[in-house]
Amino acid sequence: MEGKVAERVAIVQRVNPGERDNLDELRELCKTAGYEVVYQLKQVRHPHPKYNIGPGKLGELKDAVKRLGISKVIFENEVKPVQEYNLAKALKVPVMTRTQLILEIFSMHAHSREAKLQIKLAELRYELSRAKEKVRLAKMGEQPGFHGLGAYEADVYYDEVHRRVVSINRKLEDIKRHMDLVRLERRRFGIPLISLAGYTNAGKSTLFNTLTREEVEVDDQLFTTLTPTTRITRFDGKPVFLSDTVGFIKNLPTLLVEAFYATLREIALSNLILLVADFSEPLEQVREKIETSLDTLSSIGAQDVPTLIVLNKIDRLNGVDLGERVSELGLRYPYVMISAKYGWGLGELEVKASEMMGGFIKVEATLPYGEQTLKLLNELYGRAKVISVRYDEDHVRVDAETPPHLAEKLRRLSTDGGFKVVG
Ligand SMILES: Nc1nc2c(ncn2[C@@H]2O[C@H](COP(=O)(O)OP(=O)(O)OP(=O)(O)O)[C@@H](O)[C@H]2O)c(=O)[nH]1
Ligand SMILES: [Mg+2]
Repeated sequence: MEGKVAERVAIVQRVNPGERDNLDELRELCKTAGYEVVYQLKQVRHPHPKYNIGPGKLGELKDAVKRLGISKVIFENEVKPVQEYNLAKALKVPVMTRTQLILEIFSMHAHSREAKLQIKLAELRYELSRAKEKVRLAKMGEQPGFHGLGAYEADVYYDEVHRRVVSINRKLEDIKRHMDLVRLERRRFGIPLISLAGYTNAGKSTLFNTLTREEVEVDDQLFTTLTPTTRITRFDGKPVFLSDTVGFIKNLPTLLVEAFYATLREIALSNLILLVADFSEPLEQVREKIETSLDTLSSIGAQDVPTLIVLNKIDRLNGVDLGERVSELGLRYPYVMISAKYGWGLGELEVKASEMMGGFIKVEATLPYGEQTLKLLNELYGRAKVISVRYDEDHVRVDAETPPHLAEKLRRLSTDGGFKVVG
């Protein structure tokens, strides 16, 4: 964003007594969206009906807006439309919620048609959820010209938003059907699917690139990846499909989870999930982000998929006793510790992952020489882990770990008594 002066914003959160604030993350989100945070305000109180924050704090905020040349105020809280209206009127600058901020970032990062539609859908749904109240306000005449709406226009507006939601849903259905086909096609290969999941910025794309030698975009920003990418690679010699996808965040707006359901659904259908976490952050944060990720996985129906926790960025933990740190974390899942950036610990990651993903059978087969054997060997090299091939005088001896359908082909082609399942 060269030459562009960042818009100056204030961030605000009202927390109930005893509740922790989330302003650090909100600040990161602002940075990702290209805003400069010049003022922050936190208030502990129950919501005020008119402004969400109290009138006293509103006064302070108003002063800051004037004094610091702030052009937008961003709330961590989900302020109601009427509160948004009252706040904007008092502050004389627009007010935005965390949900809208996340939607803005998603929309900046959406490159594929699918991601664009998904975000549009989430935006419209958000609009729709608030439209009812806006329409109500407009009809009551309580706020003439609220968002430029009279009572008649309000109805038209509501119908229009609704109509667009229906139309986008239809387009997304088409994409979903297409993805189902792709998935079926993939399943025909009999190769397991491994999905990378985890909090945004944990290093999923970096790990994906290291494991596949790809060049998916990596950035120290939130929500860099929105469209899933799948590549075939090998784990401990066994071919797998590896998939990189959108990251999670605390209070990921439900509408985004819904809009991205087709994308996230892939994770639930995989044979193994690698749940990536930034282990270099303070432990409490690591724990919270893993919990959030596990909750999100449950909400998309992936709670029963085997999950390996990948504690990433250990290169930043120079001189730290990793064993001690990990026991302090107290994980209830299998884990590995790695640095995706420097490629540390990937051997162990591959071995553990390949144990957990299942789907391969270890066999020994003795095959006759001939065209069919050559064809099958070719297939094995592509879709199985070939441990050894020995060319004897009369036969070919193969040791391999293979998907079941290839094991079956081996069994059929083997000489009498020349086939054995070893593990
Ligand atoms: N030091 C260190 N930095 C890392 C490591 N892995 C990733 N990073 C950095 O962490 C940041 C985020 O990495 P990404 O791979 O984009 O993270 P992501 O999980 O794909 O993030 P989103 O797509 O935004 O959800 C980048 O600045 C990476 O360079 C690591 O092992 N060590
Ligand atoms: Mg990414």
